[in-house]
Amino acid sequence: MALLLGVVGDILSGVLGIIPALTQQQTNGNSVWGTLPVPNFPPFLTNNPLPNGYPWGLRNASGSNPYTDAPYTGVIRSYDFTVKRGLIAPDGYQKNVLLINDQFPGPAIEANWGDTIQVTVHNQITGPEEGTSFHWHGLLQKQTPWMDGVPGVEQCPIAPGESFTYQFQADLYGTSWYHSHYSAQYSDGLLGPMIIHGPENADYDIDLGPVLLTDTYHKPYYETVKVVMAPLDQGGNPRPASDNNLINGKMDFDCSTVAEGDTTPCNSNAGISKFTFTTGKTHRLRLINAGAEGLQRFSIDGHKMTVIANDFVPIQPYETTVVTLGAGQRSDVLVTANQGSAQSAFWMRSNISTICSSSNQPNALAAIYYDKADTNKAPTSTAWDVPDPGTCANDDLSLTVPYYPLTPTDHPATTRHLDINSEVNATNHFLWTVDGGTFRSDYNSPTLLLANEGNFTYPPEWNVKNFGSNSTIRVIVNNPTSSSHPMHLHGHNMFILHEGPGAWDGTSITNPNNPQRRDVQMLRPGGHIVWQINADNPGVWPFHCHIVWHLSAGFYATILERPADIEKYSQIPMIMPQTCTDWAAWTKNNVPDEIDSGV
Ligand SMILES: *[C@@H]1O[C@H](CO)[C@@H](O)[C@H](O)[C@H]1NC(C)=O
Ligand SMILES: *[C@@H]1O[C@H](CO)[C@@H](O)[C@H](O)[C@H]1NC(C)=O
Ligand SMILES: *[C@@H]1O[C@H](CO)[C@@H](O)[C@H](O)[C@H]1NC(C)=O
Ligand SMILES: *[C@@H]1O[C@H](CO)[C@@H](O)[C@H](O)[C@H]1NC(C)=O
Ligand SMILES: *[C@@H]1O[C@H](CO)[C@@H](O)[C@H](O)[C@H]1NC(C)=O
Ligand SMILES: [Cu+2]
Repeated sequence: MALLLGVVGDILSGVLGIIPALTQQQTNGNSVWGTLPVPNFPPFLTNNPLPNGYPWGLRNASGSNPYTDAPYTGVIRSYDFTVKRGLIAPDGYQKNVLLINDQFPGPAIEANWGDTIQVTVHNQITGPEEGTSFHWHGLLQKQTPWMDGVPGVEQCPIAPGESFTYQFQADLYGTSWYHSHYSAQYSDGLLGPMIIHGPENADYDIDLGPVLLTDTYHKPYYETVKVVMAPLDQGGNPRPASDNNLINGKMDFDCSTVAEGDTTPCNSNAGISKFTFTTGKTHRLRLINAGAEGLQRFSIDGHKMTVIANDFVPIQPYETTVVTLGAGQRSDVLVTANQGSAQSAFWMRSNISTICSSSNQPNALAAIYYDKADTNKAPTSTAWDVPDPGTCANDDLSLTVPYYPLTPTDHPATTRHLDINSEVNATNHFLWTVDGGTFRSDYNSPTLLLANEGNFTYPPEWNVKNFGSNSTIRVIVNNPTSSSHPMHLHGHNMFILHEGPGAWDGTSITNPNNPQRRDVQMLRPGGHIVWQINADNPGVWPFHCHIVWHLSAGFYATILERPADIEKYSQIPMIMPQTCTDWAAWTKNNVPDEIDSGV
């Protein structure tokens, strides 16, 4: 409590955070997220052909199946990412980071539904050199599974000094993010928001864009991975605690709490993020948990929020005071600025659940100013009284109903368990398991390339689950561990048939005619989730916990979907060699320091 009353108390009393002592360049490099004026995003990018007024023609949120009716606009949105090390102080504590175009958080990728996104990544990480690889979270990558970005599974890493151009379709619409999928690199800054404009399922006036919620660790990611992967009798800790919590890359930190002898430059007044609301108008906020571990509970003092989408799935709008987001999850919310005069100001809060996560400073703050408020003054608003239920679950599944209804078959072609657990191996390393296996990537030999060559026999540490030609797949995941896990599947939106405490009863399905679909679902400690997919996307799809430290310790399986159809992709042999030849050349003279699972 003393800690919470430190800097947070000083911000609340208006002493710190509002008029920062550090420049934006010192805290966030070239990024301007969190500063005023806040960029407003348009309903769609206008340099597209506009049949019937919209880039996506007559398609709408209630009448168009997002999985089969995606438009193809032919428009290419190009981005150029240079990835380098940097030294910034997002919360005032100076940190060695990895930056995209010298920005933390990274730049927004923006496209219309059906556009083609093209991102050229230049790996200029030096001192020491490292591979990298980028994942476009939530996109389906239909017909392009080799662009999904998981090293050793879907491509070889991009070698130091080399470049690789990703190209894929914006096949779903809404809010997401991109991040490095190489070890725990993204927790050092290799992430940014991704906005794909599409049909609307609710009215609003102003799109305020991304609100990135990220726990942060003061040590570079590699140092934390070393602790996570150390034997338990040699200082190993599978659950490292984050040092702070950021909104759009910013928050203050109480420098008086740093360990004795730590001489890292630290300033207790780095400055917090600011947003503006236009009085009387309804704003869209795109909440993204882009953190490494923390389960975030987001709220805005005095304002209710209307949730209109979870992950890339528009839902029937519902009202709430708190939105809970596990790592990787997103919610789009609408907030109307009708809670006071034009001079009003309110706190935006995001609290990491201290019951479900490990954090030394869990509470993030940002300031929201109505249009005539003094932006040099701290808000004085009071928090909602919303105690943490401690279940580590998402909002009740019965509340979250997809706007475009789809009914999964009640007779899936195959049903199997992928239960999770943990183990301590013979050398005293703590590891996570999926279906009894713990994962380790072979960067030089992507599973997708072997599958394309008709080789479906892999080492056990690749943890591949072959689902053959089954047309529908149901998976039951029991979690006997005492930790919660945000479970992410690539290549699909999962129908979430059920979640809850204990084991599944084998029959109960929530909203069976139209269950929630999303790409990350919280799995409670001691609980279960049951998901189902239509096997319409041949590929090798990662199914893993999105907590980077759990993923480092092997919490990963590959879903091998329609192997016979993977053999038919004729483009793989042309695209793979670009990364694999360069990676092989680099690893001939350099040994990549793969101390964790690699992904
Ligand atoms: C949405 O699209 C469907 C299918 O094309 C159409 O029948 C329906 O009228 C459209 N709804 C609106 C509100 O435009
Ligand atoms: C966040 O923490 C603050 C300070 O402890 C508390 O007042 C507030 O209710 C919490 N909000 C949520 C959403 O948990
Ligand atoms: C235990 O796991 C660690 C981390 O993956 C690995 O380096 C080590 O070789 C394993 N020990 C044994 C005996 O398999
Ligand atoms: C398939 O790939 C694995 C992993 O590289 C290899 O060990 C195995 O020999 C290959 N099988 C065939 C038939 O080539
Ligand atoms: C269906 O999936 C199961 C694994 O759940 C697998 O054992 C079986 O071979 C698959 N069936 C077909 C026809 O591919
Ligand atoms: Cu986990």
